[in-house]
Parts: sequence; structure tokens; C-alpha cells
Amino acid sequence: MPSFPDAFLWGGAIAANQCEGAWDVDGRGPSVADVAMYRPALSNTEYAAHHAVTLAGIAEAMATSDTTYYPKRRGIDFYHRWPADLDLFAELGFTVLRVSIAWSRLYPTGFEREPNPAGVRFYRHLFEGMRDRGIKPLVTLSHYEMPLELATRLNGWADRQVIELFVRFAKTCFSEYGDLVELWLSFNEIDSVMRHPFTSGGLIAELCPDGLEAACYRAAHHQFVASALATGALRELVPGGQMGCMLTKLTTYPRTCHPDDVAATLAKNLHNHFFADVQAFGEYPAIELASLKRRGIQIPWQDGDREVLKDNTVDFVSFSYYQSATESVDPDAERTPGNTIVGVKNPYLPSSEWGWQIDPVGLRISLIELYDRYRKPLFIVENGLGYADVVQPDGTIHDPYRVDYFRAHFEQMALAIEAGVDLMGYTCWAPIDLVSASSSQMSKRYGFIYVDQDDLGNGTLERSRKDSFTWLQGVIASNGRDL
Ligand code: BGP
Repeated sequence: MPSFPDAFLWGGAIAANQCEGAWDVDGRGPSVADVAMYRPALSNTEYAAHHAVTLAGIAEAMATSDTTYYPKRRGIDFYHRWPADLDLFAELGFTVLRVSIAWSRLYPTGFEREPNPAGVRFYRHLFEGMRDRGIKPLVTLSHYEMPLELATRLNGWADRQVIELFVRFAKTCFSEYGDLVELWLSFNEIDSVMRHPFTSGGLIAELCPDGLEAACYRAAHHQFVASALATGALRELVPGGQMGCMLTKLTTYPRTCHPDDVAATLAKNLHNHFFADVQAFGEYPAIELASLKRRGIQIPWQDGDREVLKDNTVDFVSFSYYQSATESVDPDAERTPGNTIVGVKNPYLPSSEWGWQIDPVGLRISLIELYDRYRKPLFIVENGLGYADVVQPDGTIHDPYRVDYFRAHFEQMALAIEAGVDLMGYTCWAPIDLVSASSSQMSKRYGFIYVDQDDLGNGTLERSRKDSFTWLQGVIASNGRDL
């Protein structure tokens, strides 16, 4: 069995909007996550519609302080329970924990000139808590939670003004926490603005006179520039600080070896890489530029943007990996039920209960592909299995399927390292059950740690160890040898 490097970082990933709760506490302003409604059985097809939010829908959501149907407002109360949760992560042996900073805790509307001191204090204590437990923070600046007012007043990232407001927020983070945090990510799944424009970009369709697609590309450009400016600021403010980009890695296979399927697959993969290309190479790739031109989509270049992108490329490339996708030009090719992201069904792969196709070998393929392309260290910052775990009458949770899932992925990571990939670390999504991003369900559980809370917020919020907890402890203690 190939081995992991001595300095390999093992840990987990969570996001503020899915775990903190305390949405109206200590001066935090509302964020786009606070208007995301619980959906009992959300397929990815409905997901797209659900994330196309309207101004009227936002007003309706903000007229209530309900947390039952707006579960991200309550999360899993990490805001108050983080010390005990960090103890559990330390018990697992974590050497790294990926968290995000809620922008609206520091800048409640996004427009303030000075940060909210209570918000600044919260994250300082959290990072000190990690330091005290020997856990390195890996911090995402923007993970699906821009201040709501930036969405309703400016149409989010479609407006260039947001760049400056974001850079102000980023600089505050670097100067307040730079002594405690070296590893940073600018935008979670930067490509996701194309799939859920509101959640990821604060875009509201009725505010996009030239159409939502054009606004998405405009938002993406503004995020690229903001990310590069933040990277430059990090280099000035935090000696030794490292910035990574973060991509939803969707490795796509051709359904058949028909050249038309292969060509369609190539287009998909190039489009997926485009988002990391801009951040890692500092320029738009020619193929994507040509495709935008053909579609009549303008990139809102301003003087200096090209230089900013070129001068501030990222130090490492990170990505989430849950599933691979399959492409076919045949309109009759069988689809994966309810999963528009991966589209065509791959007959060789099993699916999770939510239709996500499980593919450990695809992780090795992704690692080798990304390392060969970018030649920068890689970091897997999300990977995991959503499952409706069952609690036994005695309170135990037997989850061998989770162990199988992770074991298979760890084996492929080791093989990728043996193949020559420079992999810095791995953070599973999510070490503790939290509110799902897409459906706001609690029952789509990812954790090694169970949280007693159901979809509607009933429960004690008590934490308990699933069977897989002990297994992961052993994996980390042996640096990946005991799988
Ligand atoms: C990623 C997001 C996470 C996360 C995960 C699982 O796209 O970055 O925030 O939640 O997917 O998705 P879900 O919670 O919808 O199952």
C-alpha cells in the first residue's frame, strides 16, 4: 500500500452558513443563506429552480424570524458549541480544519467601513481554539453567504462595486487573523455561480436586464478579480500566507468512444477547468474565450484587470470531489434520476440515496489530471457521502457504508501520490452532521459525528460518535496506513 507524506494534513471541512446558526446574534447581518428554505425531497432538477430567488421571495422570507423552514439560520449551533466540537475534531486527530468566515458577521450589510467587533472576536476565539488544539485553520472567505443587502441592492457579484467591498472584508480577515491562519481560499466552488447564481453570487434574475447567463459570467469575472486582489493583499499582510482556488471537480467521461461523445466530454472538462485556469494561470483560456464570443457574452474587462489576474495567481489548487459525470450526445441516453449535475447515467457506478454517483477511481483521475495541468500543490477540501443514518435504540450509529466510501477514496489518493501528485492534505465533508447546502435538509448526513436534530429542528443538538469515528481516528493516527 503506497503511503502518505509525513506532513500530510488530515481533517474536515465545514461552512459557517451550514453550522453556525445564531443568524441574528452579536450584530450579524442577514446573508443569502438565511432565505434558503428547507425542501423535503429536493432533486438537483428542482435545485436549480429553488436557487433562482426572487425579490418577493426574499421579502417574504425576511418578514419572518422562523428557523424551522429556514434551517441555515439555526445550523447546528456551532456558534455556541464550537469548543466542544473542536475537542471532538482533536479527538479524531485532525491537523487541519476548514471553516468559512460569515462575511455578514464582520460586515453586516457589506457596506460598512469598519468591521463589527463582536464578529471579529468570534473568529479570533475560534482560531485560537484551533491553535490550542494543534489544528491548522484552512479558511474560506466566501462560502455561499454574501450579505443579503449586496444581493438585493446591487444584484450581488454582477455589480463591480462588490469587488472593493469584498477586498475590504478580506483585508480585515488577513490583518485580524494572519498571525493564526496561513492557509486561505477565496471562493468556495467558484464555478458554482453558474449552477446556483443566487447562493453563490447573490444574483437575482429580475435584476439582470441582459439575462441571467450573461450576469453569471460578469459575476464570475468580478470574483476572479476580487480573488486576485485578495491574493495580493494576503501576500502583503501575511508573510507565509498561502491562497488557494477552489473548484467543484466534475471529471466527465464519455458515455461511449464515439468521437462525438468524446468531443462533447472534452468541452465539458475544459469548461470545468476554466474556473481554476483563470486563478492558477492568471488568464482566460482561449477555448473558453472563443465559446463566450460565439455566444455573444461580454467579459466586463477594465483597465488593469489582466495584470491583476496575471500577477496574483494562487499558491495551490483545491477542489471538492463527490462524484464524476458522464456525457453523451445521444438524447435518449439514460439519465441519472434527479441529478442534473452529472446528467447521463454511468452504468458502472453506484449512486447515493441522493443520486450522486460514487466513483473513487475518479478521484485519482482528477488528482492526476489537475496536478499535471497546474503543477501546483493540490488540496482535497471536500469529499464525503450524504446518508440518512439510522440511530439504534441504544443510541449507536452503525455506518459501514461511510467507512467503505472513505476507504476507497483514501486508497485512490495514495495511488495518486504514488503516481507523482503533490497532495498537501484532505478535509472530508463534513466531519459533523450539518445543514445540507442544496436542500437545507439535516437528514442528508455527512458526519463521523452525529448531531441530534431533525429536518425541522427538533432534537437536543447533542453530539455522538458514529462507528466510523473510531475508524477515522485509526486512519489519521497511522497517517493513512490502517485503512
Ligand atoms: C458542496 C458545498 C458544500 C456542501 C457539499 C455537499 O457543493 O461546497 O457547502 O454542502 O457540496 O452538498 P449538499 O450539502 O447539498 O449535500
